[in-house]
Amino acid sequence: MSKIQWQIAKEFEDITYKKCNGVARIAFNRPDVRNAFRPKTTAELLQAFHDAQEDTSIGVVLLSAEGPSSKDGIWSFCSGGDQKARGHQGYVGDDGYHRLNILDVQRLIRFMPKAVICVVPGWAVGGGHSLHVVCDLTLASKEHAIFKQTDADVTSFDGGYGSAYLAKMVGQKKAREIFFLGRNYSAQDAFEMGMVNAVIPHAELEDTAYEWAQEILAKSPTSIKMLKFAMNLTDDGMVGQQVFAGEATRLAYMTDEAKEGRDAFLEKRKPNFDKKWLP
Ligand code: S0N
Repeated sequence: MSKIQWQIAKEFEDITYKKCNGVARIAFNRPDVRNAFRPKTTAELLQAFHDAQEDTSIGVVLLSAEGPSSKDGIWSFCSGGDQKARGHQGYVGDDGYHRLNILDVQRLIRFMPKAVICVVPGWAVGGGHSLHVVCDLTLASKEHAIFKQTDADVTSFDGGYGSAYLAKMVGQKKAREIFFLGRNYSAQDAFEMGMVNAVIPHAELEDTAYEWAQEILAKSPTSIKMLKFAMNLTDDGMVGQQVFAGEATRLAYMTDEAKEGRDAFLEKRKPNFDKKWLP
């Protein structure tokens, strides 16, 4: 029995959203369709991730899933885009418009200044696999996690982080095997490939993720944020530079120099930077 006292942060239909002691937990809640995401799901994920990003009491986000399925007891993390919500031009929302916005969710995870841990209790497939790739860390259920890429079966493929960043993680040959053959890989296989941080007995998965989050929370928030952005930078090109540089500017704002620059402008005088060209 877990000792974590999760508090509901907001009620949603397709996901659950809870918080406890600096940790936010966002979880898919469509276990009967292996936690496939439809436009409503991605809209809710965007709201929850945005809230977690803005909440200064939250330092780590767990992305997980409710389960198992009420139909057959099988666990899943996420099976990607909901194939029943797919029209001829893509994924159709309740409003009739074609959108899915899962890439917006990926970018929020990638660029949020907080660690995101993917907690995989079962199937991680298609776009669900790509979500685990984009998270900072992945913990997987020893007994139930299965990693699989079906994008090439259904012509709904992730040519961004889900494939290209995966190749940086596991190597080009292995990434091509994962996508071209679409085989099943166990948590242990995924660990050996370097795309999973730890294989955890299923009953201990959530508590372990929470403990990892608490370890991160004990660190310096600025260091975690800058390290995440530094590690992202080389793969994110000019956007990676923009994100990293934005944080450098934020730190510069806190200096006496920055205060003098602002005050001089407001007081209509030349700034006196008391120049010290530090080594
Ligand atoms: C997950 C799999 C392997 C599980 O197999 P298993 O255990 O045999 O279960 P099933 O009997 O197949 O499934 C149980 C019930 O769940 C439904 N279901 C499962 N997955 C989905 C799904 N993705 N969509 C809708 N329903 C799903 C089954 O239909 C079944 O229901 P019932 O009981 O009513 O029959 C296996 O289920 C599987 O292979 N699932 C499909 C995985 C898949 O192909 N996903 C899509 C892959 N592509 C993406 O995710 C693209 C993501 C994306 O959106 C994107 C990415 C990059 C750039 C842009 C986009 C974009 O489009 O925006």
